[in-house]
Amino acid sequence: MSNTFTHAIVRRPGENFARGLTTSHLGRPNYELMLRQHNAYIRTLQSLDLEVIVLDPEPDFPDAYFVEDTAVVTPDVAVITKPGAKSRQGEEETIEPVLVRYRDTLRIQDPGTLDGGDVLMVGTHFFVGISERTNQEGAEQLGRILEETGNTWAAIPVEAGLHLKSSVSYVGQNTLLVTEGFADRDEFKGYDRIVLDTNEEDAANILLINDYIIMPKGFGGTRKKLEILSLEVIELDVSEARKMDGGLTCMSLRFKA
Ligand code: CIR
Repeated sequence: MSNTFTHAIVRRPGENFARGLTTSHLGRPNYELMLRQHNAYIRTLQSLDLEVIVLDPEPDFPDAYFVEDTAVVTPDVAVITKPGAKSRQGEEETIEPVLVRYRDTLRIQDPGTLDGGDVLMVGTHFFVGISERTNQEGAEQLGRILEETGNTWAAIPVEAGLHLKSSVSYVGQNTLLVTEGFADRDEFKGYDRIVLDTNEEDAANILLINDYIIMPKGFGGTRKKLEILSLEVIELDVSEARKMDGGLTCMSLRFKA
């Protein structure tokens, strides 16, 4: 099953984290609170029996704790990405030495760009968002690797939000949690869809780990909608990451070792 994980890689946010890229208007982020929320995130993953590898902050890369964007880890291979934002290019260099312990690694090459936040794994099928960060060339390079390792994939234009996974999550049981804008996309026709209320679209990015759903705190309507799945739901406060355009999936790379 694609959402059975044993390991996660995370990176602690640095004191410089507020200098990262953001478009949000949720206010000024607080470092102490960010660290507390990040610790709670680590503890939650550990409570689900994941071994969590915690990396140190990267002084030159304020967004580097959003480790998800630096690699796509499938059951067969780890693809080291080429982040689409100039200020983030280079973050991937410190992830590769960690991932080589668990997988053969391949790399997205210039002129391809790809952020892991644009890659949604649903079993052996992958949706790859073409976004401000991921270009067609990057998506096709990843696609070729996925096909060579027995997977299928589809490109999806991301017309709203930073990444594909800012708007779509897989919640198991052949079901996607989607914003209204993505709900009727042809690519998603074969799946049941739980459509977010427009005032709760910030809850689109959730984590499915070993039959638990981890969702952001404060979205009661979405929590109710997810009850249909009869999964344990854990709420985490990620207010500070949200101020930096991040969410739950962004702060870890999850895989089965
Ligand atoms: C960025 O703009 O790149 C970061 N501030 C946020 C990245 C969030 N990552 C993700 O959704 N996978």
